[in-house]
Amino acid sequence: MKAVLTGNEAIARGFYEAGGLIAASYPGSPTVQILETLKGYDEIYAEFSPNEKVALEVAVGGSLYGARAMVSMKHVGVNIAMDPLMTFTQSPINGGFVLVSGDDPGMASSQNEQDNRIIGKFANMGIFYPGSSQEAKDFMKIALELSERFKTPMMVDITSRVCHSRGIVELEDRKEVKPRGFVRDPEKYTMLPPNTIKAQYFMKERIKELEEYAYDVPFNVLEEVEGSDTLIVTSGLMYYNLKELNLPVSIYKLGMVYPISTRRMEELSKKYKNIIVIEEMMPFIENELKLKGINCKGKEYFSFTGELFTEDIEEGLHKAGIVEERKYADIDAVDTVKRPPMFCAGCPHRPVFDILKKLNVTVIGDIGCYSMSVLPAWKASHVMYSMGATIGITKGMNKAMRQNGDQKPIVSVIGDGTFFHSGLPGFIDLLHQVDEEDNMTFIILDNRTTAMTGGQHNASSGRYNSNDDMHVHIKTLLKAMGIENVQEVDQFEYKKTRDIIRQATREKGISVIITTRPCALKYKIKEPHYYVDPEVCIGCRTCVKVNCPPIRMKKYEGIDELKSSIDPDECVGCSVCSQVCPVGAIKRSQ
Ligand SMILES: Cc1ncc(C[n+]2csc(CCOP(=O)(O)OP(=O)(O)O)c2C)c(N)n1
Ligand code: SF4
Ligand code: SF4
Ligand code: SF4
Repeated sequence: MKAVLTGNEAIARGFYEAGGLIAASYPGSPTVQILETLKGYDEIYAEFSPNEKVALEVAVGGSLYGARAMVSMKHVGVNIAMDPLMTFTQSPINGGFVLVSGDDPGMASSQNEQDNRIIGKFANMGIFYPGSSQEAKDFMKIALELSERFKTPMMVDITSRVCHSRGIVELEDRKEVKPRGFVRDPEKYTMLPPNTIKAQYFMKERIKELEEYAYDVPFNVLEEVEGSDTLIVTSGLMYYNLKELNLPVSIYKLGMVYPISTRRMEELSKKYKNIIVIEEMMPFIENELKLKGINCKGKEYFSFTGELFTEDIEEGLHKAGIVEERKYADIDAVDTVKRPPMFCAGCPHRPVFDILKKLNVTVIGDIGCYSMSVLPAWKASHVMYSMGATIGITKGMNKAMRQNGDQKPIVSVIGDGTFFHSGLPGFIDLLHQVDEEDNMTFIILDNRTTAMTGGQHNASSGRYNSNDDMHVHIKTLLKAMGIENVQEVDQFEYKKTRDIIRQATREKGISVIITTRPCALKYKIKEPHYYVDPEVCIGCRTCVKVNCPPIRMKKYEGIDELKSSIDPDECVGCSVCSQVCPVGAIKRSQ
């Protein structure tokens, strides 16, 4: 049987067919859909954990017991899971273990562009690199099998375009694999010296064995063209982009990009005059070949950042003298109107940033839908790096300001998902070395979901949605830590919220404000819409500045000046625009 699957769905299917039992993940583009798909298989225990470290540990537990286990996350998520990962990978694997990393060349939805093949090698894992949905499924199954055969953890590193694009996949039945059970063996599973020292040799040995095995395997495909003196070494989607050029060159397509067989590459290097490596992001394969003493070129012709499309490959090969005449040279990107992302109609984050912008305070933001507050037209957050970082950064900047005699307030903004992911330790640190001159305000946007990645649940969801078994009360948690000044406010009460935030920024100390409105999109909230009375409207545009999609200025019949208007179909009736209107021109429809 065949099905059309995205790369993400194919990964999940591969895990299912391979008899996978335990799967965990933390949401993040491009891999969210993997766990969402796995939740649909009754045979598999699948969970979204509070962060990537916990997710990895859940999968580790399953694997230690001998179950086939996987964990998936976006590339930066692996940074969060690094500590257990780097130690766990020293152990011999019991149940097949695969870490799926979703890399994002071009950073369509990420805060950086890190190439996790480097991490895979660093952690002594074998690395598969699929380029299509069929490969995603096949490589997942092979990776689980090799993981058990070579007792090694494996990585399946998949890029965003492969995750999201669809392809035909041949489906097979599930093969049940019964967990072997956990056998107590401290030498293998307790990582302290001298066990760790033995583990170093063990890891090197198993990677060497995997490298020898890689000499002649069906997932590394050699396509030789008679008479070609050029060999292109590539992997993943780059292979398919290259094939569109239909060039008379030989290609060695690596399904497994680490380890690469030295013996095979030495043989090939004797046959070919030019060896060119085509890969996105870092020169990973290129460096691997160079370490093996293979004379090759790569990044001198291809960009070190962003995605590589067929036209980029053609351009690079033209520079390398492989392509004489370019077919794709004149392809220009279609000129589209640029439209920055913005909060949905009725987004609970809107009034908070409208207030902060008007208060003109320094705002240390974080990662979530509220990251959009850094963009025009808001420009209301001034720092944004990584999940949970706002708390420590705010404290550090506050301390530096006080030492410099700078009395200004500083505001930190974090979502509930990010609070539970990695914000908590920052809050624990807040009461350490408090100074009476400190002035920090923390706003926790408790919208009861992890909205930016598609509305997955988090520890706060159950407080709004009774179907969810997670309901941690953030205020109670903070109080238990000893943080006294914690207020909850419904931010759709605009003036009250503004007064609370303003007051918090004006008084010294640590203030926490938790806003309680849930995500409008996730919970499909729709109240009666609002409309503008053009006879009352003075055209001041204050409502337009709340940047809600249904609001625009328009020409009404019989009225000369432009007046505001609201699209009734888009408006979800949050009332924020009506509360900022100075003359009461915006009214509720029922
Ligand atoms: C380490 C890491 N893991 C995952 C992500 C993907 N990601 C982007 S925003 C976000 C969480 C947003 O949830 P929340 O803080 O509740 O804010 P909301 O989007 O609901 O406003 C996640 C998980 C990431 N950027 N970094
Ligand atoms: S998904 Fe929810 S939190 Fe995100 S912008 Fe839309 S309403 Fe706001
Ligand atoms: S009431 Fe105003 S701010 Fe709220 S959704 Fe409607 S148009 Fe947007
Ligand atoms: S804020 Fe009120 S008066 Fe000003 S443009 Fe909007 S509707 Fe008109």
